[in-house]
Amino acid sequence: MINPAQGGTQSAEEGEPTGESTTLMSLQNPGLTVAAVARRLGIAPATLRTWDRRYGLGPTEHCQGAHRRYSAKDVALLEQVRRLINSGVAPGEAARAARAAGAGQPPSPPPAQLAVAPASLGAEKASLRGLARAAYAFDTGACRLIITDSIEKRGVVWTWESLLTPLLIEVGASWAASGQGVEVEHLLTQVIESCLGAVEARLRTPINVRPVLLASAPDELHSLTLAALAGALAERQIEVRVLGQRVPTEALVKTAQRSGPIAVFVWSQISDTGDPMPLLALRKIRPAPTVVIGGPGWIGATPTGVERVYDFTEAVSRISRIAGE
Ligand code: B12
Repeated sequence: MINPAQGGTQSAEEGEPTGESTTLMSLQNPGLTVAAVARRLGIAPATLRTWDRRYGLGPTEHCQGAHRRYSAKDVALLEQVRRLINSGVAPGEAARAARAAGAGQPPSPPPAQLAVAPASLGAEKASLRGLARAAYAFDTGACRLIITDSIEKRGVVWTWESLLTPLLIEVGASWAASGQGVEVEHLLTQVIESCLGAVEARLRTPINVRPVLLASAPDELHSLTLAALAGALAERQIEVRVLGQRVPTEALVKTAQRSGPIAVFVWSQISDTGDPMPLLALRKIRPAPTVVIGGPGWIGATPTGVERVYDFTEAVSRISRIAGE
């Protein structure tokens, strides 16, 4: 990636003017070409030209006899505009807001602005589209804004079921079809966990005395649903302890013996990790916790003494009831 502050290097095929005047110019005040800026922002050069024409987002400095170049300040402004657009704000509004905020400031679409979207789409679809765009552009800042805004406005359950689950399923399907994009899964995992972790961190006075343990099955690398459950339960003032990915049954049993949980929830995403029989060891602990399992990975019949839940809302309400809501 070219760093505009350092000028960067561009090739002739990007439409660079060549010759002595260019060399001199690039030494004094390099700036970036349309092609270089478009690449940096992850948009088409034609889009950049349209933004220039329609919203006046072109290069601000003029160099006589040379192609116009974008300065570092121009690029900073454009990056803000792109972030706002990725968050679901219409381009004209994004240009106005970014100018008002001033280039170089952190992009800050106030929550209300995130709802600005083409009327036909509805705010929810626009958030989903904006989040997908931001994730594929590796724009963690915009992802965080959209997810946090959704949690604040609609809560964790809605955000998980209507925004994050559809996107994750789509991202997973796209990886399965092309073998590409696992990095987007990783990026989304980090952002989602941090946004949900913030909800959990706000819990001050839990209503449950005995904790709830959340763990993924042995060898199970998928654990995002645990973060989602932890966030949704924190909104209901229920404290949980998240053990995370690939928890060996022995370790889970030891933790349960020490912490005396009221319930233990175990997630399995893929069938390789979905044998529920070892979980019966948890039932021998005194006082015995309620053992709940969820996820598409669990195979075979659910043994007596273990409960299975099938969707997020069901999991949240079952655990809430056990924890005494
Ligand atoms: C994020 C992700 C990862 C991350 C996990 C990070 C983390 N800490 O969780 C990383 C990159 C590490 C990863 C790795 C792998 N992954 Co992966 N991953 C995903 C992705 C995109 C989301 C996982 C998730 O959180 N799912 C939960 C929700 C969002 O999805 P869901 O389970 O389908 O939801 C349905 C129900 O479960 C229910 N539901 C939703 N939420 C909740 C919550 C509760 C409590 C309940 C009860 C129900 C419920 O509603 C949905 C509709 O029915 C999925 C795509 C997908 N469809 O899940 C692939 C996916 C699960 N991964 C897959 C694979 C193959 C892998 C790998 C083996 C290969 C790889 N990609 O490198 C590895 C290793 C896995 C292992 N050994 O455990 C496949 C699994 C296929 C299969 N059925 O076996 C999937 C389905 C992608 C695909 N379409 O092929 N992955």
